[in-house]
Amino acid sequence: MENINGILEKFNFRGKLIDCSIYGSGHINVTYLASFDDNGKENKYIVQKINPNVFKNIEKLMDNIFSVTSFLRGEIRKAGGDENRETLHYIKTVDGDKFYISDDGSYYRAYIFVSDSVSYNSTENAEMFRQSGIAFGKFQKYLSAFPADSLYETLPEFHNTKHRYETEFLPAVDANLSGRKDTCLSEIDFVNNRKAYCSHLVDMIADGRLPLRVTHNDTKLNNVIFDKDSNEAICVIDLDTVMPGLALYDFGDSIRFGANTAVEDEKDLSKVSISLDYFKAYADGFLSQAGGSLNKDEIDNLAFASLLMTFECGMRFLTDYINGDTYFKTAYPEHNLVRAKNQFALVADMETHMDEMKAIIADLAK
Ligand code: ADP
Ligand code: GN1
Ligand code: MG
Repeated sequence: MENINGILEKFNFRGKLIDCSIYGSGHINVTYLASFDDNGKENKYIVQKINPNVFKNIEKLMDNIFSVTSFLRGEIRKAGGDENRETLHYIKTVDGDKFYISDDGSYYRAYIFVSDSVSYNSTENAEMFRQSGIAFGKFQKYLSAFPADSLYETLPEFHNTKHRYETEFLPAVDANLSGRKDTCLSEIDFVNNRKAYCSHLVDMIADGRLPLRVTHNDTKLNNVIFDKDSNEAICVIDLDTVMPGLALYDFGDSIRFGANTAVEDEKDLSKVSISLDYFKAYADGFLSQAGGSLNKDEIDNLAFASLLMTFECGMRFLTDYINGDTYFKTAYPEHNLVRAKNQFALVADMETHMDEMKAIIADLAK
């Protein structure tokens, strides 16, 4: 591990360092929680080493984040909210920069740890998930007037499932760089048998039926911070993928993660299923904020998008497994394959319950 104490000195933190350790369970960046003693008051900060394999232009990425968070602060203020708590607050370096580049060329950034907050890796009750729907719905609503053209596209084609299939999955299977192809033939078949799913939303964009909006694009439950006392959602975090996208991506990706009755890397697939109660709770929260601006095609595809985002994520995990684990952080060699199998089990269960999912949405949207 790099000398993190040396990195901490480069930021405008208040107080004397008490502790700094690895924090959270994101799959992309390396996250630390640092605590400082400021004359008896404890100040906590999050410090992140940004993943350079994933993000190619970190200057522009950080420009996006600073402009999005300052816009959000204005909207939160207008709505009478607490702008310091309801959006991320980044800390500049002692030189006034948005990030620090260490001697080995790594990029670091820092922000205030939202006080008295907690995040969850699985949904514990329907109300928790409804709260996360409110948070992501509000995020989209607040950003509806943000100038989308000013955003740099951090990860182009991020949720273009057709692109993921044709340009990433199929070539990975062909190249078989890790030599693992023979260990996942049935999962490869699972994807190929469903390739028709991949073009459904992209075709609707091309036909002008689904509008591009400013969306979060990585709406996992653990990308929302909750108040540890009231259990209300406070703030949406992990803004690296804020880009023009579909409301459907944000909705579907939340369902993929939070309405799964098992965690994303559960090996016992009999535990994996879609919780219709959680699905309904999230939809209720999300639509209470963003519903008014969605068109009929968007509403009609919320259930399908949940299946599609699960399918796409499973395909991405499988692609990474076949490539030899170059993108997602893994804890053991089969981790990406376990995640892919889990996502595909959830896809299969959603296929069985698609009519019920559509009926829930139709009922809420009445
Ligand atoms: P990654 O891109 O790797 O997912 P995140 O930005 O989501 O990184 O951060 C990882 C975890 O750290 C989050 O899931 C959350 O638990 C915690 N975290 C990040 N930022 C904050 C913050 N400002 N306040 C409190 N917790 C945070
Ligand atoms: C990654 O960074 P994190 O852990 O919030 C990934 C998402 C995937 C998710 C799967 C930038 O999210 O797209 O859906 O893992 N983020 C990026 O758990 O690729
Ligand atoms: Mg995250």
